Amino acid sequence: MTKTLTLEQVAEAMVAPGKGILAADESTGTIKKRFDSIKVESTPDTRRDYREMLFRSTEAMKNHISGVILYDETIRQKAKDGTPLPKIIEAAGALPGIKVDAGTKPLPFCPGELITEGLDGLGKRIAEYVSLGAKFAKWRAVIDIGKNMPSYNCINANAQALARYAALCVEGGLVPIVEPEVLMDGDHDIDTCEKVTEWVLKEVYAQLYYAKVPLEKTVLKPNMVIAGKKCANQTSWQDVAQRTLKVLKQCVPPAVPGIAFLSGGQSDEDATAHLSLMNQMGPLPWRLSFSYGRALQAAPLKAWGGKPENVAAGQRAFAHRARMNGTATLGKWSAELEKAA
Ligand code: 5MM
Repeated sequence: MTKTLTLEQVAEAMVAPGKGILAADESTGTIKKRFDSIKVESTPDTRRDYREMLFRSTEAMKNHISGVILYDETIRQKAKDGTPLPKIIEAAGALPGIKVDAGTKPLPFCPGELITEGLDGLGKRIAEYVSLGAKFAKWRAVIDIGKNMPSYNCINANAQALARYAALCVEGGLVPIVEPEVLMDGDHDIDTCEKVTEWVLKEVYAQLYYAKVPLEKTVLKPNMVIAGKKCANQTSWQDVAQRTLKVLKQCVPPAVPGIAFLSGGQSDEDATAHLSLMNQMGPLPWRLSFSYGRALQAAPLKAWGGKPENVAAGQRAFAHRARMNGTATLGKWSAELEKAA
């Protein structure tokens, strides 16, 4: 079914009503941290087993997952029975995607700030990923808030890299997920997050324009507008939803088919509640969905705990979070629904 889709159709399928994206593209270092938290050794086999458990969660995958972002190792891996992992994703009716950035490095003369690398040779890598079955790609830029941060240099350099990546993807046959993440790790208030997020998104869309990227073939993956985790003044679900929509309406052209949020360290329930509330605040010019890593995986990771006998429990936990977030894309999630389940 996916073979004949145009890039516009792929982008629309990624944000189809009731569905969203599973971000399972943790690099080797990040997945090790996740496995450390459940005291499981991170090896190619344990990583494969964990991800196979998720991709074979039939209920979640068929009904609520539109696509899966994979890491380079995973797109090349085979399940225990020899089936390539991307084929399992496709068999469930979802689209395989690939993280193509090469991670972050310190940005010279900007203490504490990061630049995402990976543009060199990207065109060639895109061609290989297309041959491995990828339909879309992801590149994450990281913007931190702190003393004298972010700098214009950091925002501009990262936005330019995102635009060059996006142009190469469209040229090479992949839908680019454009992910400029303003981190929620600090003690900044929600006003600061709002101002920085607006600045970042304005710059990203200016650079996408200069790079001539057709927005109809892209998906945006932004942070929500939210106070830093260490800020004493945490605001309501309503406030986060309203402010996020306000900024998105200022910055994201309606030509963009969909916005799939990252969860950024929010609790599972907060990430779902915010998405649902925003979808109740329509009509909106783009579809609003999810591309969650932690907010989809924390529960199944814990339920699995690295034990084969817990695979069914891990899949149930994943199906639950996928269903809650799928419901949120329709604006129909409620705390009661969460409890009832
Ligand atoms: C799943 O984590 C992704 C990969 O992170 P690293 O490259 O640091 O290993 C990450 O890019 C993720 O796709 C996004 O941050 C969204 O995940 P969250 O957990 O914020 O929803």
